[in-house]
Amino acid sequence: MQPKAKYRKDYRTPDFTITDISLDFQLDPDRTFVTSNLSVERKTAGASHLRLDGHSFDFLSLKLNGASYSNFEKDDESLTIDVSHITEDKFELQIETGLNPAQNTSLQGLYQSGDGICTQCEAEGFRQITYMLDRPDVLAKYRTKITASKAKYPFLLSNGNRIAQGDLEDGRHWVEWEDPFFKPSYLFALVAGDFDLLQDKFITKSGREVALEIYVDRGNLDRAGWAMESLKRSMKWDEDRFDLEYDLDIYMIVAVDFFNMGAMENKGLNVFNSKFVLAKPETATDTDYLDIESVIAHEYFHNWTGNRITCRDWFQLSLKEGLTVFRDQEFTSDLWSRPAKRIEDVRLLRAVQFAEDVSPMAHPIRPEKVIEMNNFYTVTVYEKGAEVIRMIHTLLGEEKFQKGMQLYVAENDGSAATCEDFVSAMERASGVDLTQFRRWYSQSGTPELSVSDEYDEMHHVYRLHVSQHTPATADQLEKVNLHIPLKIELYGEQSGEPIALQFEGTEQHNVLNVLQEHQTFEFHNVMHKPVPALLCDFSAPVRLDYNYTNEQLITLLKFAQNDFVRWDAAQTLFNNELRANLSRYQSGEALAFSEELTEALIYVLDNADKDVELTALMLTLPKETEFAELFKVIDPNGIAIVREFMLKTIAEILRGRLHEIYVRHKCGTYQVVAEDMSKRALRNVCLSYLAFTDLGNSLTYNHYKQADNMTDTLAALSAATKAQLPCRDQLLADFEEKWHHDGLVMDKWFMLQATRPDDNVLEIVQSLLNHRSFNFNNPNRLRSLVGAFCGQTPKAFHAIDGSGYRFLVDILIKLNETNPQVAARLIEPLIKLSRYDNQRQTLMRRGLERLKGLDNLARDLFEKIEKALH
Ligand code: B3K
Ligand code: ZN
Repeated sequence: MQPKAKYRKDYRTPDFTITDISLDFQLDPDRTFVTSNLSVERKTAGASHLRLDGHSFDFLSLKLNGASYSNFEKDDESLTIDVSHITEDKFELQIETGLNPAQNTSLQGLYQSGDGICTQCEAEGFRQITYMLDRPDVLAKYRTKITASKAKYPFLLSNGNRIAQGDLEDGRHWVEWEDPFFKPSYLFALVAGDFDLLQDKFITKSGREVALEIYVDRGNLDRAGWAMESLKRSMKWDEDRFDLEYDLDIYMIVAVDFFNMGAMENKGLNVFNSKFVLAKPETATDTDYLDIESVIAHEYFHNWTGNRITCRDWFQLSLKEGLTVFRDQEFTSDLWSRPAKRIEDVRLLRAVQFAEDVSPMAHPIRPEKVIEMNNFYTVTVYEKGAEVIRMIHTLLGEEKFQKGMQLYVAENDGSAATCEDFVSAMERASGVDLTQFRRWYSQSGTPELSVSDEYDEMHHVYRLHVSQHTPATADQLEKVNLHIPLKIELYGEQSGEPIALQFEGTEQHNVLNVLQEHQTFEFHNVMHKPVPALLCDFSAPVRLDYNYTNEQLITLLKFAQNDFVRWDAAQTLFNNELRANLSRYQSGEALAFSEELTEALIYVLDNADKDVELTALMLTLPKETEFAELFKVIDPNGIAIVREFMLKTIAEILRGRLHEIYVRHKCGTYQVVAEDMSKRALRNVCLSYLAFTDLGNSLTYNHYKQADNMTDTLAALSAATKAQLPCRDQLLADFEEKWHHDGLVMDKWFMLQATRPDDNVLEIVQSLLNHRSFNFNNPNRLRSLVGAFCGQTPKAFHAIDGSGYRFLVDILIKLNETNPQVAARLIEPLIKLSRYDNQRQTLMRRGLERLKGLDNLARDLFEKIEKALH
């Protein structure tokens, strides 16, 4: 039977709801018994059949109002109970199920991770535990009793507060939990295991004490401190900036090694991929530290935007995810560097979200049609969703935005809301008309803004002509005009002086409201021809087309006040350089490096000390996958060759300057502080170039040997691998010997191996599937070896003999059985076939067809393959 799609337009309020649920778990990895007592309430008079979701367990018994009951129908995904004879509006159900967590490789529902047992219920995992109205608009109070072996599982955790516990005579013990807050089933969590526990506390602004607990595998306590500090910073920030306070007396985080994504915001009991908890200087890079802090923050912020106010249906996912990403971005920006955070986010958006918009999976941030919900936890829903919130913030300003937030919370606390509820609150609290803006929620695709300008020297008038156009996407052919906030600045062409924006003598706001297909904006008293800085801070998720000359870009790079604009000018220069050389390469001409880019880079290096962090970012060459997004049809070989040419040329021309900076920016003992992180970033980007010079081998070798932290260790290892230095094999072997017992650290090593520039990289990857640290059932390992090869090594993955595609398809055939959710992530590079030449398309299509022919194709893969082959 073909999986069926669900449509947003078909939403109906449920006929029944569940007000209370009491769960009893008799836990054992091989045989767990769950008894669920549901208090059901009929909401629609006359509703006669209650359909509960559930699959992948043994259904053992059903009782209705205390008596055994058999008037039901059961299929592969549900149980439909005939309640036509019940005249009261309230009744009780008791359901017994049996499951096998140890065999559950899908890592959804109840499963074993290492020696522990845990749950993952979002989006629809609860129904793998027991029958339930498993939809986010059914909010119930939960009581959970867990019984298990005390020796194997000394900690038994669930949501809310611990209300009772006891020991049994047979060596088992039990704990009972009660969550006072109404919640949807996707926020339910249970964890059992033996852990080391880090404890702390937080006093909320109203003076309540909250116990903070972080559970990690035994032996990892020395890696939990950063996560705890991050949690406390998050709690404080949410009080300060959003006036939101934590509501329970306890907040727990458990780190597990087997996890399909980053983390999960279950009420009061977050479950985390250990990658986003564990850090110490020897094992985690600066980037890891920042990532951990932002994921901890993200999950914490969900307590309000997600848990207290949840989603009415899964089409509204961006209501909680877009908003919570926006909040975590703001948190990181407030604590660290706003421009650096913005640059990181924009890079992701351009490289991955823009690519999704031109893929078969294109969808609006509020999708219209879904087969498998897990396929919609996308960069579009998350990151573009956050951009949409950010645009609202730009249009309203901080003060009105916060008023809007307060109204949204006041109106929707304790309920399941929609994106419309949010926008409407923002609109009413601020008085800003968001009628046209709402289209961002329903229109997919990346808008293109074409800008041209004219300068009237005589009257000192400057005009910007702005046109918008959104190309058709796979899911939606017709497009409408959006409300696009376009933030601009003007600079003197010669002096680089900022020019005030005026119209008829009055100052103009620098955020232009682009509403129509064609619009002209006029500025007066512009005494010299200006250079426009367009889309400052990336004020909207659009592609901007303005015909910048390299001179104009260099002016912006040198003088713009907005750091994002300076960085973006450097990016555009790199992009222009790559484009020019790619067409040289494709027509068989010699490659050449432009004087202008050389001049710009010299300027950047000579001014490095003014802003070390921005310098590091400006010097960073876009990745192959970032360059690829400049083209409709991607030439993976050409891009790899030209990019390496650029790397080597920059290294040669600027060798002296790079080396001087490298030597001068050495840090003392490792510390996670902004100043040192910037220095390390700059020094390591210098090293990534210098590796390609005559200094490369000794510099890289010593860098590795002298490193007292993972940031520098990995920078050396990466430089050695990318530049294929003589010291490479020795360093890789040394690292492996030291860390082979530690999967998280080995992920870095697997990723380096998977992205080697060597011609035989696929062979290496294949043999590493048997490496002692590799584990096919661990999503982190799979992502760092298979995911990195397919997604980050385009030249080898798209090898013209089809070997990369065959490799991925073979892996996916296995994963289709064991973990379809991870399979559906890994297939992404294969479904983007329309971006490649005919020969590659044919090969990619063949791979997809092979998968389509599988007997038991999971709906996760089915949905993507169907779209790709369409
Ligand atoms: N809400 C979870 C993601 C769940 C993904 C389910 N496939 C983590 C987060 O966004 O915070
Ligand atoms: Zn989230």
